[in-house]
Amino acid sequence: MCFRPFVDSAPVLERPLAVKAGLGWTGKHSLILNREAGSWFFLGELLINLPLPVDQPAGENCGRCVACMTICPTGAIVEPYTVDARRCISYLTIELEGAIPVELRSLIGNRIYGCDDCQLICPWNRYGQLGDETGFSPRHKLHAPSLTALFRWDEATFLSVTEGSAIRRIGHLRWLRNVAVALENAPWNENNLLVQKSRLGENPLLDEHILWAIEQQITRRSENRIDVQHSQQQRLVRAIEKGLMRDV
Ligand code: B12
Ligand code: SF4
Ligand code: SF4
Repeated sequence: MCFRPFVDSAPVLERPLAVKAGLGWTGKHSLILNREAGSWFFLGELLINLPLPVDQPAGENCGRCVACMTICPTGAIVEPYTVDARRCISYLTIELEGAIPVELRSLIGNRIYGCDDCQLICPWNRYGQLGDETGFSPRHKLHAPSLTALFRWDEATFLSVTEGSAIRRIGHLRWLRNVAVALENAPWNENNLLVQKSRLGENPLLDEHILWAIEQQITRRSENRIDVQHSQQQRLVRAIEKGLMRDV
């Protein structure tokens, strides 16, 4: 028998395969949902050369719900089942190599690596259970750290803390770029400004984000600006408190 395993590691259309295999249905956020597990799982495949019986696809269970579409901070779910990756925070913070488009920066909030809002709000995720795979457990140094502490990390610290984690893949520069955007969106704080200025001159891409962030911070201080995402965030927090596992 020949076989080859994949988990997000090759150009395989994993979601349509999962639907055909009866693992779940495609949610309006475009991820695969299962009645018991919600969408909190990765997809993996084993390609083999054995003829196997074909499974029955699972039925669609989103109904009239559109919670994932309305909670998305950047409006990336442009229509049911369609994500405009160019607007998705997951793409912007993980895959995009260059500058984050200015018009999307304030919408990113304090998300520095990926985003799960469309999954957090999904009612089906109330039923998901925590797995026992230790690789998915929160890491001490990455669990609720301050943004200023993260921004101070040198490359060696970044590489050692993220060893064995998918976060390592984005590299130190993109990491700092993302944290700079999150600092831009933080409430006004003199210390934020000093920490950001301390990294000026290291890299032109980073400089552009830092200078933008400083400008935004100063405007925020002078205008005493209210966070436009406030009510949306509160809605998400309420939804999480209502039913999801504490660790999520
Ligand atoms: C590119 C990609 C992204 C992009 C684009 C995502 C998107 N929704 O388009 C970005 C970087 C934004 C992204 C983000 C995320 N991703 Co991603 N991503 C992928 C990846 C590598 C490829 C998907 C892809 O574009 N394939 C190519 C296109 C052509 O395929 P497709 O979109 O599935 O479309 C086909 C069919 O679905 C069908 N189709 C599509 N639309 C429609 C509509 C109708 C009506 C019909 C009939 C058919 C149909 O036709 C298409 C062509 O055959 C997959 C892994 C993989 N190899 O599949 C993971 C994958 C989809 N991602 C995953 C995850 C976990 C995420 C994030 C949650 C990560 C995070 N926390 O930040 C976010 C969620 C964002 C979201 N709401 O989708 C998981 C999803 C697990 C699950 N339970 O479904 C996957 C499967 C990886 C894995 N192995 O676990 N991702
Ligand atoms: S991962 Fe975040 S930005 Fe991307 S579609 Fe979901 S809610 Fe929107
Ligand atoms: S939030 Fe609602 S529409 Fe979106 S995937 Fe979940 S059930 Fe479907």
